Amino acid sequence: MEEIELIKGDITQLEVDAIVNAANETLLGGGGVDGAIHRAAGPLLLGECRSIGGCPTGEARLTKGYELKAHFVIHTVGPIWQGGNHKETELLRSAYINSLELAAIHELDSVAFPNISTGVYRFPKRIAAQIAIKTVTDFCYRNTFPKRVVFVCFDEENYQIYRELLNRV
Ligand code: AR6
Repeated sequence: MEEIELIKGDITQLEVDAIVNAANETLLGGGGVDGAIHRAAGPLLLGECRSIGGCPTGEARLTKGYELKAHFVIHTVGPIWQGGNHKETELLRSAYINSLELAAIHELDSVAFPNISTGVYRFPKRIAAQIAIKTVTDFCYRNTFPKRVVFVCFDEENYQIYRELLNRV
């Protein structure tokens, strides 16, 4: 692994090869980071998403980035938190792994992740951050691509959790 970075801010503004979208199974847009990405990418993104025809929870799909600075968007669907006994941790891990696999297959150097599932889908932030950091660290150790992963925290609580956990890695 070359680099793991942490920033606080808006993922739509990043100049990386791909930004990851915390989408829903329809891939037809929504609120939160999904809404922000579709607004910044422009309407052609929705057209390409429509042609994909959806994405099951835990999987990921690649599209172009259109008007974004990022060349690609990796759309993944995190689980809705339902108390913890509905495979939520495995599904969140899968969402990260399948996103990273797409980056590896397409030989993308840099990928930025939002805090998948920790907004509308109510996944507890600390557990989600632990899964995200462990999954990304393990994957990058074993693979050539991506070379650089950026965790993008939008809210202060997630940012503080990531800062603390990354200081221990
Ligand atoms: N840049 C980076 N992170 C952001 C941004 C942004 N511009 N805006 C919000 N976040 P959420 P989910 C953070 O709700 O929980 C959508 O409607 C936010 O602070 O966007 O996976 C989809 O269509 C939070 O930490 O995604 C789905 O229906 C994180 O992004 C559903 O929400 C994730 O919050 C998915 O829910």
